[in-house]
Amino acid sequence: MDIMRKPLVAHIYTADPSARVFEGRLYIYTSHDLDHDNPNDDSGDQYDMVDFHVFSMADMQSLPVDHGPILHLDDVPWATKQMWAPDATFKNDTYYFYFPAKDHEGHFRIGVATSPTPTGPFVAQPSFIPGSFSIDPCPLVDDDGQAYLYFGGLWGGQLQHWQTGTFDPTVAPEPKGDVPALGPRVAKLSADMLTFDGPAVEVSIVDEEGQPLLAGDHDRRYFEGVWMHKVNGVYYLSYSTGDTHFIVYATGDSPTGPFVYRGRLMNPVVGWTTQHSIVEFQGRWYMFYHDASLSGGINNKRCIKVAALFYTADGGIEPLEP
Ligand code: FUB
Repeated sequence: MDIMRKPLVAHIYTADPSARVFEGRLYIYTSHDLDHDNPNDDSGDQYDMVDFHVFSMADMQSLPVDHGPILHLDDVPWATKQMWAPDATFKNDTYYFYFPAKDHEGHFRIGVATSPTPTGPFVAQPSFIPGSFSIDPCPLVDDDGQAYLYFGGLWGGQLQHWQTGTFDPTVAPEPKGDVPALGPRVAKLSADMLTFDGPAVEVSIVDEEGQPLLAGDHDRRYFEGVWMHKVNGVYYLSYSTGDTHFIVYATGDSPTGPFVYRGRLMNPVVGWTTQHSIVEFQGRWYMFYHDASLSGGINNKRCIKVAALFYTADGGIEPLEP
């Protein structure tokens, strides 16, 4: 069966697919869009989600199996609403599931939950990761065993409110014009994967001349949905440009950057948000993403999809049409 570029899940709305391979099987950790009609706003109230699902695939010829909800808002003591884009990784014989949600002060934070199996259920830590903020966590366990967590998203994801180091709601929606754009954040993870080993720092994304991408450069600047993967020693940082709806990528030779902008991976899809993950499975590369085609274009009723991805001889990636 050809599953490329078709809804992979149709019995519920799914979004924000983070695909990982554990012991030869592919797992897709997703957020779960609910069938409600909250109005669209820049706080993201339309993305009013309360649990996460994991799906798995033995190969790329058949649709994923739904393993059901793996973590619910009711089971996370520090969280109150909006369980957004999650991700997972494996270390210390344990599966670690990272997820954002709003805390009791209305600030997005990042939590971690653990399980002995990739399908959970996952048990959340009682508090969010100290020093974490904003949304869209993506862990990387590097070849030397050091783990990192990338995160951050603008507007509803609140990254713009953390420019001074503490949450400041009076800071304007985002920097404008000819000043450096906000970048995602990265923090080293402690050996137990449950806390940051040092402060989160801003990731620098620069152009071919080494100049920071500017805030007014909406076609290329960072917005949300950071993903990190490594190929042949090169670190690939990919992300959504948000209000211009592209998925783009940059490369670097260190996990903390700087990263040089390389190009587009995908043009806009049906729906406002663009999200993705990139994974190698059974000798081929794939990009998982979402759009709103299953609901006829309703922004907060999305479905996950997959497409094959191809690298060029110079380490670039060929762009996809959705
Ligand atoms: O699904 C809720 C939010 O929308 C995610 O956290 C963002 O990346 C965007 O997809």
